[in-house]
Amino acid sequence: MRREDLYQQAKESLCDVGVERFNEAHRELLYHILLLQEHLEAVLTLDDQTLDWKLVDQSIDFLETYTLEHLKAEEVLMVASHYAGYAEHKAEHEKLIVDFLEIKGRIMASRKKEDVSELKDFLLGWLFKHTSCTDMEYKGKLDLSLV
Ligand code: FEA
Repeated sequence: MRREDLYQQAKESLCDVGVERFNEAHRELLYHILLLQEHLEAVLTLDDQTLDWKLVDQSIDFLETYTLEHLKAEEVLMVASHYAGYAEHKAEHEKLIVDFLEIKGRIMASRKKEDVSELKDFLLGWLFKHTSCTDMEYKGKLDLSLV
């Protein structure tokens, strides 16, 4: 299935967390995880040495930067809204960052397609689980006048 079709289908499964800016960020993250998957699939027949690591690295860098910005934006709004679940939610974000950086470090050090595949699966799983459970808990509890 083409990335665009896959994206259109998968984005329907993302939950509405009640803050349009965050819904947009979740869709953007999904799109870029699928892009990473595409870069990976395009070079699946190549060996680890001939794989175009530049494209993969760009994709990972974008995901890292965008994810960090998104998590920070949620945290800022949770604090400003005096959201009771802030500490727990932030701890989940911090765990994601640690796990993300651990897999990224492995990719940089060993340049193995399997690690990129693991990162893609990890981020996809995390995005759907976190947005449908933890992010949904703040729905209706944040001060939208501050967005
Ligand atoms: Fe609490 Fe939003 O974070 N979703 N992501 N990633």
